[in-house]
Amino acid sequence: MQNIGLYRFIDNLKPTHFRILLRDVIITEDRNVTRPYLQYTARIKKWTVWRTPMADRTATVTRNTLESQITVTVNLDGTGQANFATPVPFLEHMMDQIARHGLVDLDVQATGDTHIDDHHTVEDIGITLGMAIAEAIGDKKGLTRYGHAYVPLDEALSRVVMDFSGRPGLIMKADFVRSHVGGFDVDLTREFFQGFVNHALVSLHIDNLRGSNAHHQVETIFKAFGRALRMAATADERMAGVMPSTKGTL
Ligand SMILES: [Mn+2]
Repeated sequence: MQNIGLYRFIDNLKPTHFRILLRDVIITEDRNVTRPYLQYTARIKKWTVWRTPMADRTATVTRNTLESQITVTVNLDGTGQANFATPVPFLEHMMDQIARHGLVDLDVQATGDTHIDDHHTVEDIGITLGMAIAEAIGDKKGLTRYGHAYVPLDEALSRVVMDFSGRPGLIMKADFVRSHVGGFDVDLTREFFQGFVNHALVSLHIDNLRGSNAHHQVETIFKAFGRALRMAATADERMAGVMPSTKGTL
């Protein structure tokens, strides 16, 4: 456990918020794994804020093949900071949406055989992101598990629904009005998410409901994905310490 110091709001806490666990130590009912918890030491009359190691929901995964060399670092409890060095600028613009709207910190370093086309590199970034999120999400105890979002961008509207089910599955319906956005082949949107679900072990339903601009269509999908990820990956305080499945495992 790591002592992360005292919080200003501590003065407002009432003893009735806590239960006695030890003779001189009182700990909150809040077992939310992604949040600090409070500890009162009667002997010195001080509240201390502790964070359990489970609260660290970060991961770094490197995946190197003959087709691509990729390192992804993710922090599920981030602030939306993104840092990219890849040969696919449009994908960077899209992953920026995941970070910003998912409130995850995302660092993606990639090289690949883009002299052929972007296919391997885009798919492999999706795979590596999936691996990193699977590692960062941990044992899923106390997890909201399900997430969904509708996101519009002018005339375009997309819906993304996800479930940290432990099983890979992608259902994607999107009729893009153009084959390319700039130099980006829009078919690779599916390849990215297929790679992601195969390794994040999530069920993912993606629907572009309408749109007449392919850039907007793809962008609403990535933004809705970020929002759905944020909801699904958030801890549910009422489910603290509980596996969100009647199977007892996910
Ligand atoms: Mn855009």
